[in-house]
Amino acid sequence: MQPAANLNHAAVQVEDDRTGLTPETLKRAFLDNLFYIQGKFPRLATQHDYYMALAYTVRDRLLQRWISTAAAYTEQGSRTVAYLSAEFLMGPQLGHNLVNLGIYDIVQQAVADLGLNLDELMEQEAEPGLGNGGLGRLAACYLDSMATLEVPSLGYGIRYEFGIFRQDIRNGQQVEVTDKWLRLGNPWELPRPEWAVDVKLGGHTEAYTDRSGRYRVRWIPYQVIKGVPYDMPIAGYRTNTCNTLRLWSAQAPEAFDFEIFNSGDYLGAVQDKLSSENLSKVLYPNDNISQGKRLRLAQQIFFVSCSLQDMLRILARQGLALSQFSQKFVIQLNDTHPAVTVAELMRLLMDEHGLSWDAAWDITQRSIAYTNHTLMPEALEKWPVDMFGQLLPRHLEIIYEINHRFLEQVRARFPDDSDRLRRLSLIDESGERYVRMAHLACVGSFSINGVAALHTELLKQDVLKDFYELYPEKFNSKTNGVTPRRFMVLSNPRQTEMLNRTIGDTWVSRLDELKRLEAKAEDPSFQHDWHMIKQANKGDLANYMAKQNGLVINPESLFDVQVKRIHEYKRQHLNVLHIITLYHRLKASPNLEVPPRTFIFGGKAAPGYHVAKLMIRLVNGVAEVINHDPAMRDRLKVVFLRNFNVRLAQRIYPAADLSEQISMAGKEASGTGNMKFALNGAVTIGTLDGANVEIRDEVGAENFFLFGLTAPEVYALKAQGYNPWDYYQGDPELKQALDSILVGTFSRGDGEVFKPLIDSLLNWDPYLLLADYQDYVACQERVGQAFCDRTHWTRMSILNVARMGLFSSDRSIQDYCRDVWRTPAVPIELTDHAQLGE
Ligand code: CBF
Repeated sequence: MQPAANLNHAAVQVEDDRTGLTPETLKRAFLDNLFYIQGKFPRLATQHDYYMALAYTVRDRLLQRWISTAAAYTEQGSRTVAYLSAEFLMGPQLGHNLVNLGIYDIVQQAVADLGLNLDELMEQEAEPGLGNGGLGRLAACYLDSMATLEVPSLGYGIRYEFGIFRQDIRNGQQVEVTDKWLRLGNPWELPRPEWAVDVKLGGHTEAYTDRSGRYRVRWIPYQVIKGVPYDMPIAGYRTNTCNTLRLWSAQAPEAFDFEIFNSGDYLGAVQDKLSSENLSKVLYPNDNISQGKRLRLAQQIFFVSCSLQDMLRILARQGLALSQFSQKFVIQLNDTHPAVTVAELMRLLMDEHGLSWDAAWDITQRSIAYTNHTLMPEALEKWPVDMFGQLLPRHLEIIYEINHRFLEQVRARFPDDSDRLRRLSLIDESGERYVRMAHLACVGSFSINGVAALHTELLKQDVLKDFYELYPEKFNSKTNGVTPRRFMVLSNPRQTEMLNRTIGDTWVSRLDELKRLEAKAEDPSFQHDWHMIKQANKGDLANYMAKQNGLVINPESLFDVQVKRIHEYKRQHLNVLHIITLYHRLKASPNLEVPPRTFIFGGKAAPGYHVAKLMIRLVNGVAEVINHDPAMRDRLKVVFLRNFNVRLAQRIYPAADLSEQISMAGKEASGTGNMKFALNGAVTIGTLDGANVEIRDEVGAENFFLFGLTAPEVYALKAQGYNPWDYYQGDPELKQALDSILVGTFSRGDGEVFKPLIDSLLNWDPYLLLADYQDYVACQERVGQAFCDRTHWTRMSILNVARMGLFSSDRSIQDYCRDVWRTPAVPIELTDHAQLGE
């Protein structure tokens, strides 16, 4: 629909209070928002009201960019990346928007003039924790980079009412608390109910013949759910581009079902409404594990269908034909969570828009690209065929047809290879029948990528080997990256200021310019300043730990940090074995020369992952013993920081000396924490896993502490028959560490608590902790020695930062644009509101 003619030419007045950037206008706007939006005057206002007033003030300053961007994309019909992800771990928005708009300092000043403190206001923001870990955070970094690089993009996901749970620690154990992040309102979203769409679930299908005599299928659903979009602005760094993250919220199609209501079943009608809304209620809190729950599949089809219908609406709005879909959109699947896109796009094109199979398949395959993020077998999604068919009967039919045609092609290329057919099939028929989502994604897309060089190699050789043999041209590698805006400019202002002073500030959007720091690595006065910055950051974190954990931490000690999801493959318990060993050594030889160390942990365990929860309990048990031992004062401390999230991460990375990246080789797809630590001047101790390999190549082997078996060695050891018991018997220190856990030293004498954990290590040890233990402990000795030589350590730290250019998410996005998306940049000119209707 075109706007009414009189509106077309109406001049929308842009008031200075909505856009102006002088301290005076900002203050006026702030007070205005406090009054007119929050309905408060200063004496009655809470800190949260002030935060909201400020957030609206900043949002106003985004709106002109946002609207100009939408107008330009609409006018130009720009090719757009649709980034589909079940998770977007955005983190707090206020500070990040201030950085990207380039108004941090001026707003800080305006707020201070009003007698308020910007840091305190930023603390008021509820974090949108709509993700579990690396995968969701990567999606958020990529949105930032796409906007910064002026790449037209739409992020599509779910507006979970409850994000990732808040983690409390009670008696050393994880307790999960609901995350009610929307409780006090979200100033960063605009609901767009006018673009709501319906999503069908359940029911059955019927074949019929249409007027032109063509065989067609109609789906009669059991339930229809309404998806309402909520838009969040994604501002680029110092560009006019402001893209959109569109999150779908589930609602009943009508607030009440009036038929049921009128027949007197009021509660039944309300029940239906509640069950519909359940769909976007909560994020599944599993990282790298798929639980196969029906509601999760319903969430997937819900946001996929909403997003595809939205794309088709945009296509029509821009006057483009269906055949132009793949020119207008490239759909990036962030792992297999949105893989049902393949079947849903086919269904929409054929059943709702009348295209033939061949035409629909051509569009589908040309539009979709798939990123794999994991090598963990338990994370590869597969759905029982029965469950899938009950919820998505039409999709199952389409998947069967895709499979039939696909296997015909395979058969033609590899005659008499029934084993290959069985392995490649979209349906796993080895026992109970399952739909394999990774297979669906591989067949339905034109590009398949891993997220680090080693990961992509392992996909080709192992997890997706048959697909690689079939479609080598589809495979490519895109090493992950992180945004320097959030993970340096916002979170580490001291280092940012020093970098700006030394090499200018263009590195923020061209991270490889950090290379120029190399020239300073030997400069004693530069080293001194660098060291002082790290000390100041460590001082801040020490204060935080004093408040949170009631511990006195020595900021001169080596801050040895492992923060990430808790998972056996990430091996936090290997780190603990080293701590216990060091403890035993110090008890036996009090004069041992080792630098004082503070071991810092943080991370959430999936609520149903018993062993991971035990690992948290073990860290806290060891902390209790060591922190209370007077002989360890000033020598060792162990801290578990509760509720690791984006905000806390921003405090931790700048203060770390040592970054623990110790997963068993061949298990971590990439890692991105490893990049954030190194960018903030921490030196890594790590295995040759994921992106560690590339980080080490970049920073230089001499600036990286390497230990452990390589991926081929892991396979070889397992193939030859690994027996953890041999290592236990053969290494007295390892035996002592494990025995001390078993007898209850770290569980107040209770020998039962950690038994499942130790039994698993001694009898199975799937992640080879015992095999890697000795090398790890030896490597940690080298770390200790290196840290004692401050000049040497500082030099390593500087060189790590200087050589991190490759790991900017800007570089990753440029790679995707060049090799996969083929999306040219669209620079945005700020449109005068008066011209927007024209
Ligand atoms: O690619 C982003 C990240 O994704 C994961 O977190 C995931 O959930 N699959 C991987 O575990 C990380 O290695 C990876 O960096």
